[in-house]
Amino acid sequence: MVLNPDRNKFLENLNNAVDCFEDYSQNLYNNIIAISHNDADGISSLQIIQNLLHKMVLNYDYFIYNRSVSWTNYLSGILPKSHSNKTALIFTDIGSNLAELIPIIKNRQEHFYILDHHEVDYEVSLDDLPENLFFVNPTIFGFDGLDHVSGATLAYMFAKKINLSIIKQGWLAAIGIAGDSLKPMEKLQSFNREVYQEICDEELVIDKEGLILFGNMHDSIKNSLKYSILPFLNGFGGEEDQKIKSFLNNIGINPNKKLEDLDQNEIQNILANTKIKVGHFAILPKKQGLLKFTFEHAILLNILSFKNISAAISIIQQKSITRYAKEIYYEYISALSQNLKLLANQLPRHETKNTIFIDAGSSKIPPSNWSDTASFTSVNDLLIPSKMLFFGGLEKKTQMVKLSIRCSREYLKNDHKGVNQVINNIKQKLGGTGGGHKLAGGIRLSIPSFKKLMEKIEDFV
Ligand SMILES: [Mn+2]
Repeated sequence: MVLNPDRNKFLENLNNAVDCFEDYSQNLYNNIIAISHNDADGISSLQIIQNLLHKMVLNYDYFIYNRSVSWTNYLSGILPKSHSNKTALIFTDIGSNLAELIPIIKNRQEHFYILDHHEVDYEVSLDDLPENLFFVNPTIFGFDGLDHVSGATLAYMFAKKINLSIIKQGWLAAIGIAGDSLKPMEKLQSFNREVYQEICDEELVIDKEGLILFGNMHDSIKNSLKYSILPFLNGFGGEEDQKIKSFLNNIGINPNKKLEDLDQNEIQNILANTKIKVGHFAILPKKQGLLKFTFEHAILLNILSFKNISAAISIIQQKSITRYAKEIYYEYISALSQNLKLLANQLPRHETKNTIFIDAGSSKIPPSNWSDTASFTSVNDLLIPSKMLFFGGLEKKTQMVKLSIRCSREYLKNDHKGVNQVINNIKQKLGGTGGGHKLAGGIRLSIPSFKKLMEKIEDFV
């Protein structure tokens, strides 16, 4: 179903939440609890809200939710024993699991503000929501939660309506956009585009044009070819230094020259000899090194969110990267480029009309990397976009089969079921645990269930 975005209705919905929050925070609330998602977009959103609450001189606590437990369990550890409408909760980049949340919210007196851009798992009628819930989600008005509006874009729009000086924090929105959209900046649409334009005009972010080698924009051209994860360059990605150096030397380019220092001739030369494209990327002028580049900054936050959440929250406020974070970053992108190289060239696969299964179970790729490898395979179009990808295999530790499932937007256009529907289908017929949204998700299955799935996989998609 493709809806035409209804901008006015959405803005009316946003303004209503803004007005209520402004009024109540002056004469009712004495404490705010902010809850956000554990990724770059979530952490950027949280920073924006924290800045707003600080400016409003409101007391607040914050929490990061990684979805490893149910909302019921998670919130029971956060919500005070005694109910009070003097406390308000703000959820950013998370909280659209309304089927689970509404029963909890109904039984509480606190006010809940949910500012999210993930798709809702529930038929929402805004008029039937509990009175203490202010639900702002542009996807229910037909906006696309990835291309049109990130979580941080939405948090920025909300906060700026309350306090105009939040504009100065707009660079945070650029990190959220980069982390969620995984696209060069000229591809941004709708609110993402408008907010990006505004923060560029304010010179909080500088828009530049150049070779797009996301994952390694801050480094030498040699390393950029080797570690670029968007695009992943088959033939350079994860290859030996010597191979890349001799390619660059042959076309008259110093392999150690910084990507950002290449001149027009050198850029033309690379364009003529590779499939690399030119595009727009965003620079944070107040930051240094890797952190100056929004895409790399966002990837770093995504990695740290899993490994060490307090390091993620601290680094977004820093000007330059710590040695610890830099090491983790390189470990991550070198493993990812190796994994993409393996996947593109070597792993066993099984194709049907609409699906492709790639077996990672007996490969060198550890199960903890399967999900990211599948995501970057899919965004890089490394596989046929007209098929749904099932990537994974036997996880030795649990003796369960773990699958990361991905599909492209093009795949969905042909009236195919989305990933979340396929997962629900599998769960109903074969059991297992998991979930996701229309383009990405994952499931864990027993070995016999997995065998049944493989026999009749076309029936499930
Ligand atoms: Mn997000």
